[in-house]
Amino acid sequence: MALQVELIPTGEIIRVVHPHRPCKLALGSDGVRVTMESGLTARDRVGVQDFVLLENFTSEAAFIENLRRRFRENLIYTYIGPVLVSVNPYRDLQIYSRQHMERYRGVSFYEVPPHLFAGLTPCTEHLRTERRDQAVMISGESGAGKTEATKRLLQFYAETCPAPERGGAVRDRLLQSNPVLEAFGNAKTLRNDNSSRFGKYMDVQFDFKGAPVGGHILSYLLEKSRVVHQNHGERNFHVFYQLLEGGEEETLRRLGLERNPQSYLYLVKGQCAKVSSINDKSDWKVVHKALTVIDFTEDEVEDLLSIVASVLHLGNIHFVWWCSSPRLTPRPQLLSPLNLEQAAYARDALAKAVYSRTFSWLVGKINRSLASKDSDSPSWRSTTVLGLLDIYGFEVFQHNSFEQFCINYCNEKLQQLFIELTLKSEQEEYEAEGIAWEPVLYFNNKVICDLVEEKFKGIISILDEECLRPGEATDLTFLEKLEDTVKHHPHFLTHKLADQRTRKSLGRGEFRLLHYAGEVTYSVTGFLDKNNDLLFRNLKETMCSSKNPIMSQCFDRSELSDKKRPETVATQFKMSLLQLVEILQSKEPAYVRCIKPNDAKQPGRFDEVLIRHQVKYLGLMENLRVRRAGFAYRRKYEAFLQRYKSLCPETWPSWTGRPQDGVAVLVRHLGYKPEEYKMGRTKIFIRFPKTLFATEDALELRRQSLATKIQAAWRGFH
Ligand code: AD9
Ligand code: MG
Repeated sequence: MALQVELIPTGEIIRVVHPHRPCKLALGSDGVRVTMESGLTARDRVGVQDFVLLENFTSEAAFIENLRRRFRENLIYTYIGPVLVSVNPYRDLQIYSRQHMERYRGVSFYEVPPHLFAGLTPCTEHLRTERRDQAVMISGESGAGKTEATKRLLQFYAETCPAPERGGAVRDRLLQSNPVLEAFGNAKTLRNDNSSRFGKYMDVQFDFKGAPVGGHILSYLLEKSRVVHQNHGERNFHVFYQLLEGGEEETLRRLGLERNPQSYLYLVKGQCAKVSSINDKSDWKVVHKALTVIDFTEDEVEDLLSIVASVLHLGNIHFVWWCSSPRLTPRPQLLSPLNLEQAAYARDALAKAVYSRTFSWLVGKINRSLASKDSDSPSWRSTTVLGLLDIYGFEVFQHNSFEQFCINYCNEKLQQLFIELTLKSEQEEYEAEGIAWEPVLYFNNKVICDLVEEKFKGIISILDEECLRPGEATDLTFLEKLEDTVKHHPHFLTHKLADQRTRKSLGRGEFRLLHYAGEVTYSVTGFLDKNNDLLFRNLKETMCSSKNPIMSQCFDRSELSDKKRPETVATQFKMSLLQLVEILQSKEPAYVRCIKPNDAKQPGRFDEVLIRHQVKYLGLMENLRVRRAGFAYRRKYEAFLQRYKSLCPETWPSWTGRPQDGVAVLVRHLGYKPEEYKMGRTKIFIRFPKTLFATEDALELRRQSLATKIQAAWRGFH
């Protein structure tokens, strides 16, 4: 067995780490002692490191208790087979150091305690040895730790990979793209001080040696409504505050900006410009420096900052009298009057369009900087790809709107993919090993995905149809049409369709979806507007003639002459998700399921109700059931023999025949009953955890007796 030995700083205790039984070897003056930490077995104290080893694997309470034990011991990672479950510790556990990276690099993930790096090491191993593209899907609710996990993984890959022959800068660019995207795409919300308000899928390309040579980012649906409005206790995107706090005097003067965020209406709505956990000034330094790493010239930085400033200025425009907007008529052009509300609406639409298009431009710019410069070289041709998906988690607020509808639809799609892929890979493994597959009952959420995305009958189609009737359709006619079309769907409800009991909790302008993760009630107010996402033509024309080079790329004149109606926001999102699912399906998947332990963002607090809810909607019990469909544990013959061979005189100290035959001899010697295990082509499958634990205990006993012998020998030696 590969024992991990580490010297604890006192210099006298050596900690021996193995997957199931942490114990100590103490080198005292009286000899060597092997002790279990405290009187408890490791399993009692720290739980099992893989949920498949839970005796009562169908019990949610046992699942939560295992999480709790581990969390109490600062063990934030636990497996469900190959899936890594992570609980946000809200404190720096010092577990991502260079030393940790070295420890987990290239180690097979069952040999070491669960860790973000260990669980995902097979990715890089796969990349190098099997040349299969991989995708790490990181999911969980807002504040659960997705973005932190993505960043730590990227750092891990960047720091442990071999140095590339050329273009070493790619590594820096990959890392530096993060602070820039976070400045423009993240914001303080009630849930998370650094909440990602866009979805991100990043591909990192490796050459044949495993060195990063390029990258590409796909971004999904930035929450642009935040530019003009923030809820109480929330902020606009970080970059605004960073520029005001950290920008040089001269820069602010040139941009006509005042340092105080209170001067800008777009920054005062949430009434929390200052956040204790955020240092905008130092963050700005990091972002500014990062921009140069990702190939921004001084002029481009200046152009970008003028856009940020212009959005703030735009927000301060007040209207005191009628404004007008040209009507879409042949010449001579007619002007329609706009009232104050309409004028403010047009101003906000422009601010949102300017900001969100700039964000897309920024992603494009980063992609150009990350693109492999050696596209003709042999190293490019032999690249393999590692994808990292960090996308917004399932969201339920008091008030849920179009944004939550899109985000939750996205989570439905990813959950469907997750269930499909985990089931598929289980089945494939059984087939490959020649073991009969025992079907598992599970909830397939395809029915909800269909409800949202089906052609003609799905919610998005109906919404788009209403968007085609300007002047006639309203949010409420959309709701009525929905009621008519999907009234019998078991996952859909409105006030009209509800019975007496549920009607009370549903407003007249609302519909409720029974998502796989729970019920969410959506208010239809603003659905049509947000889906249409229209900008007055004269505003578009103005932007097309902007002298700012970034703006003129964001607003292209061809858009003005294009007679074709642009795709609606929901349809664009749907298409981009379908494309994402295709990308993910084409890769070897790895999963990190993140859990948020409490809403107060505090270390050490384990809020059981909150956690139980997440365990449910992340589908973890379902996942465990699939994994435990037949067998709790499986292991390659070589690894199994290596670990337990000392328990059988015929296999100890070495077995010279086929590992499979060695394992057969070993388990016969251990008294395994036929119903307890199956021998596959390359692996042994063990049905119950208790069989494995009995074997582990036997191993432990043997170690103890060995230690006693060493102790006696030591005494004799002195
Ligand atoms: V959102 O859907 O973008 O709103 P995330 O991305 O899931 O959300 P994030 O990674 O931003 O959450 O984590 C929230 C905060 O928790 C971080 O800012 C850290 O302060 C804290 N955190 C998360 N993971 C860890 C960790 N592994 N170790 C220590 C962590 N702190
Ligand atoms: Mg995030």
